[in-house]
Amino acid sequence: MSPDDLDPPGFCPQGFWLNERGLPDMDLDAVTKQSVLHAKPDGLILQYGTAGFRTKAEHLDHVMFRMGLLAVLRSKQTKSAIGVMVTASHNPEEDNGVKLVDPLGEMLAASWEEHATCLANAEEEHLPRVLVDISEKAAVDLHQDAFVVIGRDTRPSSERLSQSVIDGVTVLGGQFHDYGLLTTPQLHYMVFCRNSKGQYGKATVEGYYQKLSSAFVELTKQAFCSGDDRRTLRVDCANGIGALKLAEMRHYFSQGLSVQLFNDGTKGKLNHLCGADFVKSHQKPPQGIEMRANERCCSFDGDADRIVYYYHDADGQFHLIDGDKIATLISSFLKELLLEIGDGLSLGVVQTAYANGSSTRYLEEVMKVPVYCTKTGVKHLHHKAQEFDIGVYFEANGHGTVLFSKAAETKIKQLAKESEDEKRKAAKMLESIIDLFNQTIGDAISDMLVIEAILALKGLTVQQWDALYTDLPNRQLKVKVADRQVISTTDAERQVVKPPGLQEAINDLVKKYRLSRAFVRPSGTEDIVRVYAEADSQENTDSLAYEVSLAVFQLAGGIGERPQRGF
Ligand code: NG1
Ligand code: ZN
Repeated sequence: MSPDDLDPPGFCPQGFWLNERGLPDMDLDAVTKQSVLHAKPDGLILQYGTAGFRTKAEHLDHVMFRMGLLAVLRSKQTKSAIGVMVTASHNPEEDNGVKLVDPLGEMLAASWEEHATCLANAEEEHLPRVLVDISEKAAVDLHQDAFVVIGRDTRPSSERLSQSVIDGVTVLGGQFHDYGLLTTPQLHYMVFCRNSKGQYGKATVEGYYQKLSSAFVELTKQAFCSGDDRRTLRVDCANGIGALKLAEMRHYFSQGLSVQLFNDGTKGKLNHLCGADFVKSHQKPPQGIEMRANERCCSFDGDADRIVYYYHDADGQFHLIDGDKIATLISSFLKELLLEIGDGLSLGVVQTAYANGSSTRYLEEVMKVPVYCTKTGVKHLHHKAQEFDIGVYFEANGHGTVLFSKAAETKIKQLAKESEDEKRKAAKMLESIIDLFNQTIGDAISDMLVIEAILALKGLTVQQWDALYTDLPNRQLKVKVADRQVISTTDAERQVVKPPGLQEAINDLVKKYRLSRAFVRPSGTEDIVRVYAEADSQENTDSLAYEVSLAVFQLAGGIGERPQRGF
């Protein structure tokens, strides 16, 4: 068919979408044919949630194919490389998921989350129409080339599912680079590297290792020349991708830090009785790690974007150091350096409602740092953190990073060159820290290196770090309900708006305890409602959490077994 034979822009009988030159841009016939091979199960409705789509892997083939299609459109619209990550993070091994990564390595824009949901749920026969609708609504320039970068975690289903993403990309004529196995933050890094034309770093795994390791080595130069003996760290890798990547990377920074890997995937199941989510939610050590008294350990989650630390004291008591305490350590170090350079750069900390009340109090009252609370999900924290010269954000579960504004980076670089002695030293440290933090998303490997550097430089033991403040006892529970969307919230998810009566019930329960707080919200990654409670003792916290769970069960359509007392 020559261009002369083609109709004006619009659908042509062959099913092509024609541009104004009469050339086909989206071969909708081919899409329809391919889509049959990635058929949507009848009646399945999925939502692009806190971190993309997540459910049992066997239900995701069509979603993967369609996210390949969507990534092409997003790439054309933004004239940039777009990322697709196949992972379900801390969820069980049988689950999987997919999320798109925007040009600067950040989470997909909210308006495109809606397009993603529409596309994923479209019935087979409506798929071409929905693609055209999205292209029109988002003013996608279909003449543009598209480039998609793809990564996946170690789940058995991930390889096949990422092939379905590739099928989606290629059927719409997109180019792609399949990185294969990557941690989620590595994929975010690759996207930003490509779109910054290499300014952020080299878009290879090697480039990532080199960038982070040289920043770590530079930052810790002074600490390690004095023969420090606390430079061994035990890492629980959740039987996930973190193990592979850390094993590849560790020789790059081995002079400064020796990491011992546990739950490296050679035996155990992904995230099963191990990993950051298990440790944080059960408040106990993972299986499969050998702990020695007062030696610090950390856990990654299944895709290595979260990290929590912990240790056993001499009495065998377990101490968890979660995202809140990580944020506190990092902010106090940054604040000291900012005082040294004395340049009036603003520092802010962003948390969610899950942050322990003690951490918020410590940051505001002792450290005098402004603290903000956003809705759960890194995209909310990330956006808020961008409002500061230096924005520290962490979820209590250990997902977080630090963002430096362009202006702050320029200022720091200038001071590192021009100023004198102490000021220059502080500026140089900040310069290395900018490189060491993943500026796109929370990154367990990068955070681990930052923490290890700070502990070494400050000569802090894990106990001293832990002693910054004492966590209020807290408890998280899950309640099964028929439809979790019956719950809607406001005030950064701290107050329930619907169903009626639930917030009043929570208020009455909270009043019964001292130093208490509780809230509920529908999970964006699991089909459950999450309950959070905090109070003056673990016993009271557990009672409060149980009572609130019961209120949710009764007022929000609980299904299955009623919540039980005792954990
Ligand atoms: P949901 O399932 O929406 O609570 C969980 C975490 C989030 C975030 C996402 C993405 C908690 C309470 N929630 O979201 O913070 O990390 O997973 O992985 O930890
Ligand atoms: Zn994760």
